[in-house]
Amino acid sequence: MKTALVTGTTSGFGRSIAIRLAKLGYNLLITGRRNDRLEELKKQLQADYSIQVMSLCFDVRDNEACTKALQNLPELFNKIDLLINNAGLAAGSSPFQESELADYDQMIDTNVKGLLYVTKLIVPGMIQRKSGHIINISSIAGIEVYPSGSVYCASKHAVNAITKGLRLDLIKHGIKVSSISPGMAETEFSIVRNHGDEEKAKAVYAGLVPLNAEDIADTVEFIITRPNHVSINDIQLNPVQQANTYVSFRKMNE
Ligand code: NDP
Ligand code: 8X3
Repeated sequence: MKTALVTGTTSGFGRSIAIRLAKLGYNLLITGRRNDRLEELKKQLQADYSIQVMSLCFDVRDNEACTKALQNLPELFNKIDLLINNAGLAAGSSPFQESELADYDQMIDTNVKGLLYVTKLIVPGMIQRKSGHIINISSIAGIEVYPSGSVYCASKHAVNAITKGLRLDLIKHGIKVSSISPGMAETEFSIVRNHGDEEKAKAVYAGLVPLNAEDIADTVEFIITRPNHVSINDIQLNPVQQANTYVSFRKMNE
C-alpha cells in the first residue's frame, strides 16, 4: 500500500485530493491548521475506505512545527511515496500600491517557504528509497501575471521555479516532480483572498462556471496513474469560459 502526504486538506482541492487518494487505496497523512476539520475528515476517510489516516495539525509557515510533525513519523507512515504540496493562499486583491505588507508575508511564507520546509523534510526518504512523486499545486498565476496579483503571482512563479529545479536535481534518484496550474476554481480560496468578504468572493465567478475541487482531484489521479516511465511535468487547466487570466467570457443575467 502506498502512502501520501497532502498539505492543506481542511478545504478545497486538498480535501478532494485526499478523498480521491483514499479511494485509490493510499494511506494518508492529512494536514492543515483547523484541527476540527482534520479530525472530521480522518473519521470520514477511515469509515469509508480501508486505509490508515494520520492527521497532523500545523502551520506550514513554521519550520519547527513542520519538523516536529514530519520528522519522526510512525513506521506505518514514514515511507511517503507521494507528496502533494497544496497548502496555499492568495491574500488581498488590491493594486500593489494599495496592498498590505502583512499579506505579502503570508503568501510568500505559505506558498513558497512552507512548500520548501515540507519538501525538505520529505525528499531525503524519497532519495533513500530511490522513488517518489512530488506534485506542487501551482496556478495559472505562475504563468501569467495579472493586475492586483503581483505578489500571489510571484509566489506561484517561485513554485514553478522550485518544481523545475527539483525535477533537475532529483532526476538521478528516480523521483518524479509535477505541477498542476489551475485557473479559476471555486473553493474557499476567494473568500480567504478577500479577507472573508463572501459577496466579493462570489463575484469573482459571476457569469461563468469555474473549476471545482473534483477537477483538480481528477488531474492528480491522471498524473499518478501514468506508467512508471512517464512524467507529467505540468498540467494547466481552466474553466471553458476562461481563456487566460485576462480574458473570460461571462454570460451575465442568463
Ligand atoms: P482553500 O482556501 O479552499 O484551501 C486552502 C488550504 O490550504 C486549506 O486546507 C488551508 O488549511 C491550507 N493552508 C493555508 N494556509 C496554511 C498554512 N499556513 N499552514 C497550513 N495549511 C494552510 O483553497 P484551494 O483549495 O483553492 O487552494 C489550494 C491551493 O490551490 C493553493 O495553493 C492555491 O494557491 C491553489 N490554487 C487555487 C486556485 C483557485 O482558484 N481556487 C487556482 C489555482 C491554484 P487551514 O486554513 O486549515 O490551515
Ligand atoms: C488562483 C487562480 O486566477 O485567481 O491561483 O490566480 S487565479
